[in-house]
Amino acid sequence: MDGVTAWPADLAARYEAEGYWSDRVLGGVLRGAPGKTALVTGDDRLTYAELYLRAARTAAGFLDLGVRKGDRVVVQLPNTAAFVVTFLALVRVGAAPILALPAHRESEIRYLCELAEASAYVCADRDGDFDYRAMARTLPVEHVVVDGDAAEFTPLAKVDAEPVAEPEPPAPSDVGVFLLSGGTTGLPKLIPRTHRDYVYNLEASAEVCGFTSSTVYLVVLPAAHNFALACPGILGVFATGGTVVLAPSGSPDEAFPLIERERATVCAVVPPIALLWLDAVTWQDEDLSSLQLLQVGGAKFAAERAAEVPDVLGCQVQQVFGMAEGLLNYTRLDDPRDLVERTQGRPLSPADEIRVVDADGAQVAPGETGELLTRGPYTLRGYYRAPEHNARSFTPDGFYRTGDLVRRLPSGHLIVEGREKDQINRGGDKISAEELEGHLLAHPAIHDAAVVGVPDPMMGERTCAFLILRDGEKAPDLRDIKDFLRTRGVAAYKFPDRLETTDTFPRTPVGKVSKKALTARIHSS
Ligand code: OOB
Repeated sequence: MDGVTAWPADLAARYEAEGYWSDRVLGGVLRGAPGKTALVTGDDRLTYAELYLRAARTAAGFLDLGVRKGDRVVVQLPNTAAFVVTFLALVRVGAAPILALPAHRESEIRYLCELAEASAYVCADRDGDFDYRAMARTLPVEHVVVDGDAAEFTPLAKVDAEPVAEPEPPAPSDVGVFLLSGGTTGLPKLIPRTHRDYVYNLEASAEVCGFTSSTVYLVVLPAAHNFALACPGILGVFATGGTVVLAPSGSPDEAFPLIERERATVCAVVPPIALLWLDAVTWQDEDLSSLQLLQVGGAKFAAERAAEVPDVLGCQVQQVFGMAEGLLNYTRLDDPRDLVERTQGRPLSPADEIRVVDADGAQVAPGETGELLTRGPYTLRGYYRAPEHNARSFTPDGFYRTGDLVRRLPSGHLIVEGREKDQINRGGDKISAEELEGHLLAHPAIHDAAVVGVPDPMMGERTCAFLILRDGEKAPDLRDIKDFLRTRGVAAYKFPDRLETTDTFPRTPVGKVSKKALTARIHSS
């Protein structure tokens, strides 16, 4: 596929020879016993045989519609059976789903459709007040498929045909799925994940996390997020023959009754959800005794709170420091308590290469903090169609610059100490400062904008926008700014939580806005 950087031949040969890469493809991931429950959503239950058949029929339906192998399809669906079926159908056809989050709006979705020249867009009918179909009318795609009331578009239920012939399977080295990067630039980046690297990602994760056919995995994060999809996630469960239970959110009043009813054994959450659960057990009385493992990741989980999980929730805790770009770090199930609580885990694969470097790119002394660089059998070699950005994001020998500041212990475990990238991590949701600043600059009253993260006990960080106003303009309030961003079609999780107006921005010696000094202003105010 154009715009995708492949691994160099010598490394590819090594990953194959050493067994990291196989010829298995994402379409073959349903490996449970035919009669076993694969997927539970609300009151609906699908066995592996039923899910397989639905995916095969939907794949045939997509082919009939004109979606072809090698196409890109933007998929924006909440945690429903439709998400799972659509994903499995597209990877079977060899059309790569681009996994947008349900929260994304026109500015993000239009950009994805344009960048990837997507042939189709698959969405739900509505999400509360928001009508995806109205947005779909403006998108440059040939086909729009809607789960639910489709209006003038194709209903997902009609993307259904007799699977007469097996579609020609994709090659293991083809792109299987595109994930969205958290982003540090004006526009989000697309991460191509090949069938063989993503299959390795999910199978090796399932092994490290002890998934078996007895696993009952509750999905509370968006299914479109790498963590919930493949770390080991939904696909890791399917590959080991367990059961996936989809919850609409991580709210204890939705999740706890499902844990009790389905006897869920594992769940992956971001720190704010873990904190909520630790509190909610005191006032909710559901039986959570089936829970064996709580995976916490996406943002740093404080050691003190990690230590509480076994006593309060009655299950093991696992820290997961991952990224859609690839590298996954897990604390191991048999790690000593101290490492589980204090570190963010160690790399999944023996073939993951780690460098911790200073500002000049030189390796720091063991145990010192530096930027984490990595390459390996499931870490991307380049963002999709982004040559200029790639020149900055990768070293000449192909290491991905994560922008994360870490310290490495002799055991190989990493402690995340901070971040160098211009990004806010709001409870696991990533916000590119530059992207948000770009939107704010379009506001008629705003002359300049700088966005920083401010510490928050629940979310880890919240988003603060510093604004310099145009001469004579009145300061907009938070409501004005949110309304303005909403009209621009920006996802709500990117809205600032706080505004500060100022006359000047502090600058670094090279003249860039000093985000450090800006953040310090908040601390001292
Ligand atoms: C996961 O993936 P992304 O792509 O949404 O975000 C990746 C970034 C990392 O570069 C790091 O800055 C931050 O999120 N992060 C953590 C963390 N886990 C992720 N920072 C501190 N502690 C952690 N445990 O967030 C993701 C992907 C797969 C599995 C889990 C998380």
